[in-house]
Amino acid sequence: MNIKESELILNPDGSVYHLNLKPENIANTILFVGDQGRVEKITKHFDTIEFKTQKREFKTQTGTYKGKRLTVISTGIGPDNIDIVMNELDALVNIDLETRKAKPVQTALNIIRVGTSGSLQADIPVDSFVMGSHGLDLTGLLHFYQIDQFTHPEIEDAFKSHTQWYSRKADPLIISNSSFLEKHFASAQTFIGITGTAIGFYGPQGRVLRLPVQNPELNHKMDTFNFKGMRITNLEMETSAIYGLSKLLGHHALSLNAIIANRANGTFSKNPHAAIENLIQYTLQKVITL
Ligand code: R1P
Repeated sequence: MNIKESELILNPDGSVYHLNLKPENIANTILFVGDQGRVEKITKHFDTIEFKTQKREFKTQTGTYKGKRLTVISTGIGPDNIDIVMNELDALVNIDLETRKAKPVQTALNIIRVGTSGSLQADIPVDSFVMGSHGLDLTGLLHFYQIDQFTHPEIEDAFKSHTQWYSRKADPLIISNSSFLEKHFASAQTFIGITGTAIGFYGPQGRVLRLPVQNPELNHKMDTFNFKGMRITNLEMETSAIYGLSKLLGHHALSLNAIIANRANGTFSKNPHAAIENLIQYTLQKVITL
């Protein structure tokens, strides 16, 4: 079936609508960052850069690092942008943009988020790295897709009961990472646990400036949640959406975050730029053998 022009929108030059990319512009291994400024913090290490573009918050550069072809793309903030980035990247590899038909043989991308995040655990300090074994989706995005086969109802029910989850918020979902990427990127240097993904930065992550939140105890309930030894290590705004859409579309995904704030003890990194740079170097050193 042909995908209509209104559903898969292409620019006059044939590139996908928001990302401004054509199939030849991307590598099979793609690093996601939130901040547009972080793209060059990664590609400054590259041997060569073959392609650059930017539209809105979506800045993309493709090149090689120690001979490995990589794409770096900024997703901006939040799961709504991840919906755009994942669907348009998938279209670049798995839809023939000329015939507007899904290709008979699917390509799996390797997607690694290099992000920043707040730790929920006092023993996971600022400047450390956290790898998401799972994404805990608190955003509602994934319920718009047929995601049931990839969720973990037993953990989700335990989470809802432990936190006395308010049913008018989005129903929480737990989605796992790519175990092959987890094995590849793991080391004694990285903490591992469930990465919580929130729909906003303030109220949805329990930050109170002038507005009281629905459940002031929620962060504490999250940091004390334990399911057979699994705990929620950190909170940010993209991981569960990346994991969920990667499962649905057949891509491999892993989320790595530099911890720049510790919400449990109220500390903030003295040098967040160094924390991010360390995570970038860690990721690059691991990605070359992927
Ligand atoms: C909030 O300040 C942003 O920072 C974190 C959150 O997930 C959110 O996108 O990640 P990035 O630094 O990768 O954007």
